[in-house]
Amino acid sequence: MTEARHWTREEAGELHDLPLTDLLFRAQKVHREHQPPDAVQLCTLLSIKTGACPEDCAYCPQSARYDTGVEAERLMDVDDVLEKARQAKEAGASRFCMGAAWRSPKKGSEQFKRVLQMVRGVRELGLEACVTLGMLDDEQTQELKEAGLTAYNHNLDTSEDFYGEIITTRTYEDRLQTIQRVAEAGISVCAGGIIGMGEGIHDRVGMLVTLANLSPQPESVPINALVRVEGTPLADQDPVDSLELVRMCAVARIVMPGARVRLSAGRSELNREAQLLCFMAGANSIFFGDKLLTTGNPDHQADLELLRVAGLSVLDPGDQEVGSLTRSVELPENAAE
Ligand code: SAM
Ligand code: DTB
Ligand code: SF4
Repeated sequence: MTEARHWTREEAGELHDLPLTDLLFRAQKVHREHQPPDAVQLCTLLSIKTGACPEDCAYCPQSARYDTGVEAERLMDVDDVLEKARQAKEAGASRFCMGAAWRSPKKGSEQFKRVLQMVRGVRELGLEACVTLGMLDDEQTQELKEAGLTAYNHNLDTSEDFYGEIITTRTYEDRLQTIQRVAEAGISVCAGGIIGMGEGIHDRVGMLVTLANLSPQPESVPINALVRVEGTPLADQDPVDSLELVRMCAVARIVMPGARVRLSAGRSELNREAQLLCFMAGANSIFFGDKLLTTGNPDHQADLELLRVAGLSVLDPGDQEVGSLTRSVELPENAAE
């Protein structure tokens, strides 16, 4: 395990503002010291409970407060979820991440028990299982651990200073507490955030520093570019400059050398070259599948083709070990055809 050091905002800010080629060089050095240089993890997302969320996250198409056209759906059946997981594995994914539009799961509810069954089922398929269900209490965290959950996704989203501009229905401290609980229960933490919400560079850097100073550091760090959804308060934000995403991946890689840096939402807006720069900057995981939760993602054949032309390999879907990256998924000769 990588020994973590303490990072200050100033140090990370200096890294962020380096000339891009210098920043990329620094990030590549760290990447090659701490990660297999050419392997990318494919993680497939599924929205198991969609829409009608009571929270007011300004970016989110699933909040009940905004008219985004997302139809509310009840929690899916276990069998349907496991069928999707099987398909994801077949396509090459090694992690299956299930998202629910909840503030938190209801205590002792039938729904939460159903999620536990989904986790068990996904693990039995030989996939890493991740869920993102909102805030957890100790008992729920323990039950997820016992069901075999690999990782829990709970994003900080932005810096503590900017957080209040984006979400008012829960605090930054609430977020940190759930993350702490998950880590103490021995579940891997997946925590990251979003750029393009009107935050400053100091907010982006502040978020990365907060993540880097967590103990332990997160096992995976999703870097999302805002998907601007009509009806949300952030629908009219300017699009994210792809090189800013590259900088975020690079700083995340340098300050969290042992983490999987996941190039997350917003890839549909990136060309192949921008994605490759993100991989060079240290991103080594993507969401894989034609849909994120409610919005689009690149076609999975196009992603396999991108990895193939770049000479990158995929994490073996049969390998349950977090952190062990092996070259074994066959990439099609020309997957785009
Ligand atoms: N309700 C749970 C929660 O908020 O923790 C889990 C689901 S929530 C959709 C998971 C994450 O998706 C959010 O924390 C946010 O970082 C990301 N997300 C949601 N909408 C997004 C958007 N429009 N663009 C980019 N990322 C988004
Ligand atoms: C994360 O950081 N990004 C994913 C996953 N964790 C759950 C979700 C992105 C959602 C984008 C908007 C949507 O599709 O609804
Ligand atoms: Fe609800 Fe999560 Fe969307 Fe916030 S990000 S509105 S908590 S689904």
